Amino acid sequence: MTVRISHTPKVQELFREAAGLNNQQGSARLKQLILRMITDAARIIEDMDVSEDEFWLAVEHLNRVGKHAEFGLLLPGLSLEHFIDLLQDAKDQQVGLTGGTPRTIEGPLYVANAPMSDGYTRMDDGSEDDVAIPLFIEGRVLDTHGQPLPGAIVDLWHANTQGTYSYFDPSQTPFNLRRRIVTDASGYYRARSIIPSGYGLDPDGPAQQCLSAIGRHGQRPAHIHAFISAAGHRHLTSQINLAGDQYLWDDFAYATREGLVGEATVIGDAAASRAHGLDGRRFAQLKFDFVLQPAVTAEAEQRSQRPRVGA
Ligand code: MBD
Ligand code: FE
Repeated sequence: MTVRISHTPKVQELFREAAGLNNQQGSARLKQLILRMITDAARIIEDMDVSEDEFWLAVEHLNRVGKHAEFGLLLPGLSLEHFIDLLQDAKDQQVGLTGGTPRTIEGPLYVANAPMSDGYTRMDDGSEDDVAIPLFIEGRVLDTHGQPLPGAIVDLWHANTQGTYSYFDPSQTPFNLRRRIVTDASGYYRARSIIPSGYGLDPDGPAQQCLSAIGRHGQRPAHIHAFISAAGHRHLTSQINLAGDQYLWDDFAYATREGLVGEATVIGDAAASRAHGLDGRRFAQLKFDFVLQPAVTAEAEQRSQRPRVGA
């Protein structure tokens, strides 16, 4: 039997009091958000007959997610970071802001202020030279008319062959596989790196524990994250997801999108390898251009104010 009381004046007044609406201090916006969260939580509890045991189990689980700092993983896993992209796309559509490389989620593993180079850089520290396939990435930053954008900043970050990211994996050197490259006079950025492996949630962590309880995996395809910025143009947060990965279209974070798939073509030719400064071993090439929309406001040139390590 479902009993509903959250709509009654007595309970509504209780929630308004709990959200701070009966005092003059604090943030009016936060009060509205908290009132809505309390009200919606109460509705879930009564509509779905959430038991006391279920309620406290959820509290215990959320505590574990926080203790392991995994909210930034669980929320994309529950599709909400992608939902924010879908919502922004729909808002853009409504005001005619279309074209360019699609946005996709940042994820929780960025570190600000990576080393910056003009035109070209090597991203990997060489520590996986014996196991990794070297990857030469190149492309241009363009505007929506196809004109190259010199002086754009291409801020790239990706995982190593174990699928882990420097800083969050303290066994890696600082800023390994994290670099900023300023595009040259023709709008080109180039980097030597390594082919990353896909990312998987910690199998023993609370985010994977939740996904397992609903029959889901926590794997992402191999991918390279990018922030692209250029004066007068709209900041772009996106990713190159690598073709051929078994998780390309089965991404636990729903980040792969049409237009964001890149092919790391493996080249076995020894002469070509030596021409790239390698000792004849195979390597891979990835070409990917980023197309930026014009910025309609100064604010549009900036990335979100999301709290980030290293910032
Ligand atoms: C990642 O590497 C990632 O890109 C996202 C979105 C979530 C978790 C790990
Ligand atoms: Fe990632």
